[in-house]
Amino acid sequence: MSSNISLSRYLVEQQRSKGHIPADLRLLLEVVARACKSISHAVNKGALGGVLGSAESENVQGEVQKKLDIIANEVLLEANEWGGHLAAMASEEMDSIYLVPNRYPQGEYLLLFDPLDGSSNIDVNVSIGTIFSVLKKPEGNQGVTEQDFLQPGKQQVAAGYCIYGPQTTLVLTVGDGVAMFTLDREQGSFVLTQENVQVPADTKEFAINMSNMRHWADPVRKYIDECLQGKEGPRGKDFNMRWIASMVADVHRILTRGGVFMYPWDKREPHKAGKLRLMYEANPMSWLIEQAGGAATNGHTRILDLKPGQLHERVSVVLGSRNEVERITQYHAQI
Ligand code: AHM
Ligand code: MG
Repeated sequence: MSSNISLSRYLVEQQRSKGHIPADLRLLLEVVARACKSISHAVNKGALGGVLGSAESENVQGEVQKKLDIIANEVLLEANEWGGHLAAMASEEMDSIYLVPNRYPQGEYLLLFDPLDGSSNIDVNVSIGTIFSVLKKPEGNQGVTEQDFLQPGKQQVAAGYCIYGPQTTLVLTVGDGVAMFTLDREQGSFVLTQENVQVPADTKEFAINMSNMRHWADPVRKYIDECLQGKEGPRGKDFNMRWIASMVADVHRILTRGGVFMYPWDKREPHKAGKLRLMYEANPMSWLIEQAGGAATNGHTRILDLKPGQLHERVSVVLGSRNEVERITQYHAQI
């Protein structure tokens, strides 16, 4: 189902008639979308563009960077630094925050991103994506420090992702529900293809990396055990499993047909954090899921209420269909 509503028009309407976003934020989102178009182009070219494979570097978390991780990071920095709407940026791929250079005007927003999520899928032609989150710079501060970024997810003013799959689709919330825009390559613009996205409250589908089962904590084990018992078990229904290993693709499926996604803390980690990053992955995805009627917790607490202690903080993630997330959260309280 296509419409004649472009992303630009949607954003103008959000600004003018709905009053949800100021002009600066509209511009910022336009620029992020433009950067995503350019990343989509590089992803599409793949081997033809010489962009596959690893670079000879590691990121701040000690992960080997792929060439496309670096390209996507640079595209986002370059596109966003000169427009005058941003004060600073932070990326999963950079050690510390990136201040907008002095030669450009300074804006009042902070942009955070995972430039290319699902890195292990880059070279195998499976869906990957860009995840982004926008915060407002705290008022009254001169300059920007890392501290200014450490706001709970509920303070986001915009969040979304762009999935590079069979189609390139930008999924966005500015606090007025979730809208999806498909890239029309002939016109070069994102076109509204779904509005008011809703995640069903119940599901028969879960997503988790089962190879970590032996390391899981008891509440996670109990939940998955019960799902695996199917009709004969306490849940009285058969469950299906999907794991794409790209959070963007797993979340996109959940926004489309429901399901529950888990990347829990496990016993290998002493500090009870999971693999995923709170500020670049969990916060934006949790807000999208909540805006679509779903829920997101770390097993105990609503993710959007967590106050980050540091930029690259990791967190356990349970998100998706509301009734399943509530059940898993209850198991954490009981066991
Ligand atoms: P990345 O940001 O380095 O790509 O890592 C995050 C990704 C998520 O997209 C995905 O849910 C998860 O890592 C998959 O991890 P695993 O390979 O352990 O299943
Ligand atoms: Mg990631």
